[in-house]
Amino acid sequence: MFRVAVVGLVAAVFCSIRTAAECTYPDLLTATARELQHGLDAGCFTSVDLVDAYIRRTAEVNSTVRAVVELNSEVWEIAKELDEERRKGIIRGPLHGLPILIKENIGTDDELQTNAGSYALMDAKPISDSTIAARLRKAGMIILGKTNLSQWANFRSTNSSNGWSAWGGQVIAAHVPNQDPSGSSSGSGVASDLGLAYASLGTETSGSITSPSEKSGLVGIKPTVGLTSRYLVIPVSERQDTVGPMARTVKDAALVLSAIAGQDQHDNYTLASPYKQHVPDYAQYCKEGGLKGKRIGIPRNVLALNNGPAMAPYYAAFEASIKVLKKLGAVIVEDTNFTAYANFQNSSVSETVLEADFISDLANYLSELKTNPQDVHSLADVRSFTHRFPREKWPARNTGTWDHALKVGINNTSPAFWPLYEQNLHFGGEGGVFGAIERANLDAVILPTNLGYPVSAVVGGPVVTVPMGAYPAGTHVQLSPPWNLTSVAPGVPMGLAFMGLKWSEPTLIEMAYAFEQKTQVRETLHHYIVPKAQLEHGDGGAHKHEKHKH
Ligand SMILES: *[C@@H]1O[C@H](CO)[C@@H](O)[C@H](O)[C@H]1NC(C)=O
Ligand SMILES: *[C@@H]1O[C@H](CO)[C@@H](O)[C@H](O)[C@H]1NC(C)=O
Ligand SMILES: *[C@@H]1O[C@H](CO)[C@@H](O)[C@H](O)[C@H]1NC(C)=O
Ligand SMILES: *[C@@H]1O[C@H](CO)[C@@H](O)[C@H](O)[C@H]1NC(C)=O
Ligand SMILES: *[C@@H]1O[C@H](CO)[C@@H](O)[C@H](O)[C@H]1NC(C)=O
Ligand SMILES: *[C@@H]1O[C@H](CO)[C@@H](O)[C@H](O)[C@H]1NC(C)=O
Ligand SMILES: *[C@@H]1O[C@H](CO)[C@@H](O)[C@H](O)[C@H]1NC(C)=O
Ligand SMILES: CC(=O)N[C@H]1CO[C@H](CO)[C@@H](O)[C@@H]1O
Repeated sequence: MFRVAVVGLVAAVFCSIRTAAECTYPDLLTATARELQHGLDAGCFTSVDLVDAYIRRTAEVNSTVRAVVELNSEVWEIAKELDEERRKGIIRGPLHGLPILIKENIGTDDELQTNAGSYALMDAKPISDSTIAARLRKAGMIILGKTNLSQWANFRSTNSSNGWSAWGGQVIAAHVPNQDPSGSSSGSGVASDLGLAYASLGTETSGSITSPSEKSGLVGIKPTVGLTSRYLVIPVSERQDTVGPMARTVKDAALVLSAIAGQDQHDNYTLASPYKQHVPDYAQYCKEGGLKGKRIGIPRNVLALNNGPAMAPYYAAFEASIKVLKKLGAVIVEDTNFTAYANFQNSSVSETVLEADFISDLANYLSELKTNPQDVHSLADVRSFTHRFPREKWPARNTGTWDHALKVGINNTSPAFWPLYEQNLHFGGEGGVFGAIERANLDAVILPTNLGYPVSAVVGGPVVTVPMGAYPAGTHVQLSPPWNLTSVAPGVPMGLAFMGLKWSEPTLIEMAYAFEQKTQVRETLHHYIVPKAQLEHGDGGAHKHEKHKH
């Protein structure tokens, strides 16, 4: 439409309108919101083009990684409307027109399934969008589709595999062949890692954002329980569930967190949030010097109690990270031990608390469904459906977690529940992460991600994980039983977890950002599979995509 300007003055007048030749097309494997918005604003490409590119990328790799279970056929219409708004100068915010993939258990009022990967909830529709999905749409994000997960957010079986669901099959991560993606937000991890969308959402009860983020070399923010609404998200535990972003940079994760955080009358845990109408702009904490003067504790007893020969490369990367933190001005405080950790490690209380919550919270979720085709109303119903429906692969994948929950028979209204819950609060609080922080007046404690998240989980504390390295050449390969996915091998990413007090996300983000900017670990990670499709040069008109509409 605009000819290449040959006269300097003309170029200056039209400086905000780029010709195709002047456009840069960000690599979708690394693209940030800033880069994408730059190209969208300049008219180099549209949200329709982005949707098209991400879908072509998914088609290339999905038969291997099975990260995406479903795409929304309405995305073309949605993207077109957001492009139209942009043309009129209406920009809803920094995420306007960016495609995102969300974990399958986050409810949407569209054609997409919300079934936790189980046939028991096939076509069981929530009464509306979850609050989280509604907030994404309000921010101008395009919900491209949904990601596969460990079925029931890893709350069914004691001998299944991370990232397997009856409906979606087995997710495989992208750094070494047959890689265990961890879970339960397995597909969200792999999708964000491979640039199948701008970013993704996961949910965490204990480790389900942080651990798959670690294994896919991502930044994962597990928000304080109550910062993000769980309304119409298939639950495990009201005390521990939280929804958060999984992205390739700290800043991109922070942008998504600001879009989804906030109080919700439908989830009264969010009413404890200190933010009333005004959620922080978390991205503003991505600034230089974020580690200067920060007091960071090392709970050495956690490292000691998990030590073994196989941990050597993991611990070496952690020690190297501590050196970086010091160099960036952090004050490292040694031996800020979790005093109840040994007891926590050998206790089954935290599992019993989750089981009790699940019995109650699942029944509550089922009671609110708009449609319930399999007529399941309780954990007992879901269990018996699973036992009789062959595609649920029972008993090869057992229902051990449910069997135990029903045998113990405690739900969260039982008198027996409260002493157990109090014990849990001690493990994570005074005897865990909160006690360590308060006693030594810290900003955060750090641990290798896989060791850190369980203690924060039981008290609903926030965790931010950032890539800290990858297992080096020569690492002894470990397979996870009984399905033998590769859990440890040279090239598998490792993460560093920053853990704080409730609502301390701003401080955690500051520190994680400073660490990320200094180390740039993601640039050193290798994939064995990468989609090649990209934005096509000369994009910028939606016309050639008419064929995709349904
Ligand atoms: C891959 O993604 C598509 C969505 O385009 C989905 O329909 C399909 O079932 C997914 N899984 C596999 C294994 O291809
Ligand atoms: C939160 O809401 C539930 C129902 O959704 C109700 O049973 C519970 O009492 C409420 N708790 C508080 C602290 O308001
Ligand atoms: C913390 O744990 C480490 C490792 O087990 C131990 O050496 C140290 O003495 C402990 N410090 C305190 C203050 O308990
Ligand atoms: C758990 O560990 C603590 C501290 O080491 C010990 O006192 C307790 O007996 C252990 N409990 C079980 C069930 O092993
Ligand atoms: C919870 O347990 C009580 C008995 O303690 C029972 O009356 C109630 O139906 C149970 N609720 C659920 C959802 O199972
Ligand atoms: C899983 O456990 C069940 C018994 O609970 C067993 O029948 C099944 O063989 C186990 N699966 C695998 C792969 O070991
Ligand atoms: C996993 O490996 C073990 C040991 O080699 C083998 O016995 C088992 O059958 C394998 N499991 C699967 C599901 O292939
Ligand atoms: C919905 C979905 O993604 N289904 C896939 C489940 O996994 C099998 C292979 O294991 C695929 O064939 C399906 O397409």
